[in-house]
Amino acid sequence: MYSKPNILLIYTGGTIGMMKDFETGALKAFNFKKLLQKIPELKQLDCEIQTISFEKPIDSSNMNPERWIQIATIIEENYNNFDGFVVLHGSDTMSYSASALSFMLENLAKPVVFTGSQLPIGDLRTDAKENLITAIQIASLIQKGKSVIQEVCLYFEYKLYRANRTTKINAEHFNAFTSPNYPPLVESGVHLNLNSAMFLPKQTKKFVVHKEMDDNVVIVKMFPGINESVLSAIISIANLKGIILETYGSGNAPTEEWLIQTLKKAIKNGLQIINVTQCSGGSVTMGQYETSMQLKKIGVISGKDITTEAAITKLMYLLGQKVAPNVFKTIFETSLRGEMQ
Ligand code: ASN
Repeated sequence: MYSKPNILLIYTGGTIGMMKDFETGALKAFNFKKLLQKIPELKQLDCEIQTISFEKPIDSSNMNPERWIQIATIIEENYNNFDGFVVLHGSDTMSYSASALSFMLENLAKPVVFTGSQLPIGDLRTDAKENLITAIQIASLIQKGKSVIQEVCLYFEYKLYRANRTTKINAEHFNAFTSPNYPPLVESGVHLNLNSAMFLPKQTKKFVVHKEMDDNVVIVKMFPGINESVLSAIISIANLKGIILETYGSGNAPTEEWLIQTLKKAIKNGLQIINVTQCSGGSVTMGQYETSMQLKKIGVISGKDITTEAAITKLMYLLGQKVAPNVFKTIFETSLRGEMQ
């Protein structure tokens, strides 16, 4: 007998559910019930939808690891009762949260689709309805009793991406996200076109939720003029355990002695340093140029083609897992959830 897929809609906040504050004119989050009243179309979908909301919905600029754990716990507690999960989230930090969740949810065999919008759902020209409705439809896809998509994704403006490959690129366009190093998993046109060859393989192992994220980390972006006292001060931060170093091009940095010595000292003191490119597409290949040779020699970890969002959350996750220093580099350089080549 056919039974409709069960979808859990998790509302964390974001523009999708915002309204103008009468006094200040600024957009702020409002109650979930009111949001649902704005989309009567949800009743027409061929699935059962249940909802759960953050007690106080937030602008995603206020997102943090504690709240990621909250989302992970909601999914864990409801995992067996639902076929798919849709997380409504502000677009500003959506790629960070969705990347974090991709690491926290191991052996995921059901879809977790993050979505949101650029305009509130009550706005006449809103992009929220299409994003939400299609995200729910995608999360409901089932074949032979199994979820078609078994990973954390992000749906925005007609495209479903692997979440940990995405980055927000535009604060104005409805097309706010891109996935520079990995093709979309689904494109929504007249039909839903599934790019199944790019999905993560079907999961057979037991679902595990990891709730330890270590936030003793920092992102350092290289720029011409970065100096020794600035970098030395950063590596001396108390309890700092890891640095995402955003370098130039394919992983290049100045060859100046002070820079190499400072990074070398940091690595010797136990810091994990990951080289990611500040270009929006492409990969780090240390050793391709003289300007990355030394980084490779001193033991800097290659982030390959990972996004900064996935790199920082993977770092928090692996540090939270207390991965032993002698295998940290190998594990970081291994793709855990399809986040790197
Ligand atoms: N500031 C909003 C947020 O991230 C932006 C959005 O959702 N479009 O919550």
